[in-house]
Amino acid sequence: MASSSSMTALKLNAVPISNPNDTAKKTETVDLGNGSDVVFIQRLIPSDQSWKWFHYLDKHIPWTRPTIRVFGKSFLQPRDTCYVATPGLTELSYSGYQPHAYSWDDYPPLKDILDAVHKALPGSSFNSLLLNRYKGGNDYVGWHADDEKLYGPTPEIASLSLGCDRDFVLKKKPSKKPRDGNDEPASKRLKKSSGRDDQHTFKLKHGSLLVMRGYTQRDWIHSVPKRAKAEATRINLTFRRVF
Ligand SMILES: O=C(O)CCC(=O)C(=O)O
Ligand SMILES: [Mn+2]
Repeated sequence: MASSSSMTALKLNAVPISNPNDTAKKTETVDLGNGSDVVFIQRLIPSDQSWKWFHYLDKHIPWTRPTIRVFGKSFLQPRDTCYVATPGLTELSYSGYQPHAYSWDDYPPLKDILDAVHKALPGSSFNSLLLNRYKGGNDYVGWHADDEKLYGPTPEIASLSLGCDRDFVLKKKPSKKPRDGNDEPASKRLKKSSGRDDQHTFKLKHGSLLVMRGYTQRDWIHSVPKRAKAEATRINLTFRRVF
């Protein structure tokens, strides 16, 4: 039989070595209904590491502000962007713009960031990344869904935020007009679908990770609205899997 001292050692070894705060990373899951959900980890990356990545990306990423087409009109995209993807994937194209795909090897810290995101989301496997840089509260992303075909019917999109806090708003798409001759005006249908459960706002802080899953891109739209008080720069990385 084991001596009491080795029993003690056994017991000590059985205690998990990980910091208990690691498991208390304040993960919130919001069930949006009908197979859509959002997972929000408020403090995934510690602040000092997040600032290191922020400064590296701010300085080294070849940011561009492309001209895009929305509803037949040309606009300067209201934020800087850059695209990174594993070679050989279907090319991304949105709003009449096809970004050049840089490689993960071009900016090695991106691989460390990808590892940290994969570690937080076991079973996920992202192979592309769209980066955004908001240079102040006038920069924004308008209402949209990331429903491009290359992401498949139920894309998982993991969004890491660095720098200035910004609001991220999710809003349910208005339900389609029924085909059974019900000709209720669209304004009425919109009003009906603007209840409390049809809109959610998340404060995306430095080092936070927000993940959209299931049918979120089919049934919901999202935006990062202009915010007069958000004066500082924010960098956002959205990881996606191209099929
Ligand atoms: O900046 C964000 O948090 C969201 C960006 C976004 O929705 C996108 O790039 O598709
Ligand atoms: Mn998006």
